[in-house]
Amino acid sequence: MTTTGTNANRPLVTHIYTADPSAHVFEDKLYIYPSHDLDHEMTSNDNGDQYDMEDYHVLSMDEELTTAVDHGEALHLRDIPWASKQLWAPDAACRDGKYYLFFPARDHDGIFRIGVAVGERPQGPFRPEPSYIPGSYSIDPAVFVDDDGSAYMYFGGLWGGQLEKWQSGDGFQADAEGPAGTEPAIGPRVAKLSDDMLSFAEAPREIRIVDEAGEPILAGDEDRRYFEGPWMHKYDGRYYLSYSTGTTHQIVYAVGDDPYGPFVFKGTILTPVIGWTTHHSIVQYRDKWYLFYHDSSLSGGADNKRSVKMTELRYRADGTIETIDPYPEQQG
Ligand code: FUB
Repeated sequence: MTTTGTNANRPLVTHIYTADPSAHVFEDKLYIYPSHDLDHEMTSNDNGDQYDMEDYHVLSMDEELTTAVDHGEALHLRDIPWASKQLWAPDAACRDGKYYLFFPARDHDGIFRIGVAVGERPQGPFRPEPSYIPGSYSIDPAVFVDDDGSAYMYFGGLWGGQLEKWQSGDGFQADAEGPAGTEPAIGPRVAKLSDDMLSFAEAPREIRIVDEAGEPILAGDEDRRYFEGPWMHKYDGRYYLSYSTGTTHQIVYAVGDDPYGPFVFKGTILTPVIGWTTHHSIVQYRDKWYLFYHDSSLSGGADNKRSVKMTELRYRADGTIETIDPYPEQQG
């Protein structure tokens, strides 16, 4: 399926709903790994039951970035032995000519884990490993390959994503809640991947996000604290961690000098979109940088029927990012 007329701030495809876009350049082509929102009605709650996805489709774009192609089903829930439901935001990476699709799903105990599936081509199909990545938990994997070839997975999401349940360091605690508003916010996790990309090479670490004075961002600071959807990219030798603030619906970023952080909060990349969730990725294609994101405009605002969009992202001379308004045409 091909959809033409892809301009900034328009859905890249309209024949299916897509969300949570992770964009990468593989073999000089821009590929997008989104969630595939289903066109059905589900109970909507803070647990995320409305996000009841069952498969993944991979999109790619032409050289001018005007046309998106849907390569069809690349992986289905029925083929993943350890997963029971909810194929949420995926990401992909390439090593030694093989392609790896990383994805979260609930296991058969209802606990979110992160799995990996392997393919020979960027668009799949992908063969899932029989079990999830040992030691993985929560949602929203984002895999960053550094200049030295080291691959890191950033992950974690609050509420439906269950990150609060892993705070004690003593396994999944079903009744655990997040910290008080005056305490440091929960940070995303990072772990280096093994050389074969199929497991963690180390125990996941919690990332610290701090303000300009070096003080931790607090859990009650909902304009700045981490919620879900991490993304890592490198610009001018520095590491940019960007993420969704969830309840305040911003895509924000923090910058550091090491892939493990700490990261100093800098500001907003994308102001709120139509729909509750906001989720993004940032990629360089040729000489420009792009933001991929989603909103619920095509479905008339249904939170669980989202569409992937893109727009150019610009840096200022000091390395900060210009804030993007997803609806510039509505400004007077
Ligand atoms: O698509 C399901 C969930 O919604 C994702 O995992 C979150 O990042 C949010 O976009």
